[in-house]
Amino acid sequence: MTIVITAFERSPDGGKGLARDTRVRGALEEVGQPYEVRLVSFRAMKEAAHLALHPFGQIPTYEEGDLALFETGAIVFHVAQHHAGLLPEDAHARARAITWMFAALSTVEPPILEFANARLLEGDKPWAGERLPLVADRVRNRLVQLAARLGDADWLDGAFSAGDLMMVSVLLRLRPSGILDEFPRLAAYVARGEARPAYQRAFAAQLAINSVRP
Ligand code: GTB
Repeated sequence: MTIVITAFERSPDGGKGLARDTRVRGALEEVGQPYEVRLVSFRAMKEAAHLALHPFGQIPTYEEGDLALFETGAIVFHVAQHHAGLLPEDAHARARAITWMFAALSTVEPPILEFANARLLEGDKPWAGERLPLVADRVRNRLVQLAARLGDADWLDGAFSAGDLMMVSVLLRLRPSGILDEFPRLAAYVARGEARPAYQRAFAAQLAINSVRP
């Protein structure tokens, strides 16, 4: 059955991996599943046809036969559950890898998004100068904890898993700020994630779509 995902017709970052379809593309590449991409404009994302797939009018979505999913956590989990390569066979190791997916989305991503929004959307507010350092420190607190747990391991819990895929994707959002470079172990962890052939293919496919338009 053909898998179809949605992505930005024109990604704000020019297709440099920051939009969330990258993590879905990465998961599909990791497990060797071909997929098609339907591009949507910002206007089309808020229209009825897309809202039927995604109640919040966002990308990415995932369609496979009569199954339609939204939320990258659910999509990557679905892909990882149905195809070998992103979750360990051992039940406990599998549960821990899933825990890291949740940790990425529920514990690490929220302060990073708050920080990104503070920089990009609130930078011109009169209170931005006072708020931004507070928000940045909340991110740093999480990164200190994450770096301590990672230690000098390559991945969070044994072999690369959907937990790492999600965590790398979440951390990537920090790169433009420079904060990631304050944590060399995490910067190296993200670089390892980016160096994976599956990630490279996902990135190239997203960039190609955005490069063909002026
Ligand atoms: N929790 C959802 C998930 O994980 O699937 C979040 C989905 C989401 O935020 N989608 C964004 C979206 O559709 C695109 S990825 N936004 C449009 C809208 O809400 O109207 C967020 C994103 C977009 C672009 C950049 N960038 O260019 O730097 C970074 C992140």
